[in-house]
Amino acid sequence: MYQSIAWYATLFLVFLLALAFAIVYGESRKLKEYGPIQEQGYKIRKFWFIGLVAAMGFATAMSLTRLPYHNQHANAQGNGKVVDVTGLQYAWQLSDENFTVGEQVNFRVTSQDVTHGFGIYDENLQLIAQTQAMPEYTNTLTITFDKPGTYKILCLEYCSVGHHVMIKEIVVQPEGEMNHDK
Ligand SMILES: [Cu+2]
Repeated sequence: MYQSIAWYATLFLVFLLALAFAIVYGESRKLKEYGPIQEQGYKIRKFWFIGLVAAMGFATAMSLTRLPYHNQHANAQGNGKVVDVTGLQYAWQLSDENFTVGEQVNFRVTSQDVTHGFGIYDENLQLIAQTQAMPEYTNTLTITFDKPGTYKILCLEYCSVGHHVMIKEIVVQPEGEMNHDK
């Protein structure tokens, strides 16, 4: 719901901006106090302007389809297991806490109250993946753990006084641990 409000607000503001440009452009055509050299300059400028708009439009169209949000559903329905994650003041709830190296995990991340940041840190406290945990919205974060160990989930967005205690440890087991070959 909030997503669509933001979307329509953006469309409206873009429309206002376009209207302002159109008005300024229309007014500028009325001025005739410049000589023929300047007229020529304006023609060149118009050519560059249209070229620039076309180039930017093309770049936008090409890059929009590559946004990660576009593939969220594809990821969630693909390989690997799905783990539902809920952020709340002040904890992380995971529907499944068993992880293994090499297994694809699709975290479906949401929030029960305010916006949190879902960040996964490895044993060296390096951030390996993150997404926002938003109320009434689910972000899918797909990762494959490549080494075993104790990882930490920290909140990356200040969510009030208990923000710093939103830490959850998860253990990633080595691949084929059952074999005990060594
Ligand atoms: Cu927080």
